[in-house]
Amino acid sequence: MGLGIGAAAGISGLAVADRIARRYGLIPPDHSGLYGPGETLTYAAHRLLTRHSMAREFSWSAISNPPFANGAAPKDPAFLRLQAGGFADWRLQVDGMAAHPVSFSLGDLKSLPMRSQITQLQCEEGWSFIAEWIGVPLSDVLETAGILPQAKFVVYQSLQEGVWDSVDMTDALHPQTLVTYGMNGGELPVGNGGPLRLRVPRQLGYKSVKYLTRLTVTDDITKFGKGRGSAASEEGYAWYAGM
Ligand SMILES: Nc1nc2c(c(=O)[nH]1)N[C@H]1C(S)=C(S)[C@@H](COP(=O)(O)O)O[C@H]1N2
Ligand SMILES: [Mo]
Repeated sequence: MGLGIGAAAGISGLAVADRIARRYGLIPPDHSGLYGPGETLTYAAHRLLTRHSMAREFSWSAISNPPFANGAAPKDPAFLRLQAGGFADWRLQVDGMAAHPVSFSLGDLKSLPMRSQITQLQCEEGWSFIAEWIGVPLSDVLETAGILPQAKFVVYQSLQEGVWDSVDMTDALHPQTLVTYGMNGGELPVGNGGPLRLRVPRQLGYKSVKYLTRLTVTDDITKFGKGRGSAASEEGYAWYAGM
């Protein structure tokens, strides 16, 4: 196969990559448009070569101090109300292709097996920071909801209006993908997405959506928004932001 790709690359590499991507079902939701062929090439290559790779993990001494917070906490009345109540009423709803759709409180999530990792959050703008992220693997949350084998994507939404994204099942079930409620030994600060955030450490920072409220399991990503897989990709960012 390698020889075939190499020989054809000079003539029409993107077309060949596209054919291989199609054969393996590795077409990202933002495959159309000017950058579409490049997006398909990147996504298909990563999924064929590095499906099981791990994001680099660091030691405690590498943790950035203080942790970088890109944004201030949301000012939406709904968020402020939940915050005033100590986030006791925060819910993570899990629906879509799940045998038992569920709604988790933070307490429910904290009763599932806890995992932590020290990884770097890398913004597309160039800055980054390293933190310990504490939470429950997204795969455990999905398993509790009984996701169906036809599942292809997990769509996730923020309490912040219009902020949503999605990952394929490779990243959804990856052991480092965490539904995160803690940071650096304590609670997750609201500036960094507290009380709940999805941490996707193998991709750029914008895939790690803050103020997580809903997970929807689907086999048809075109039904969400404009069908390009995320709010960010509707604005021209890559849906697949693997590093
Ligand atoms: N809900 C929400 N999540 C978000 C964002 C945002 O504006 N709103 N910004 C993203 C971007 S572009 C980056 S780089 C990281 C920044 O993480 P930090 O605020 O913890 O520094 O959060 C991501 N998640
Ligand atoms: Mo970012």
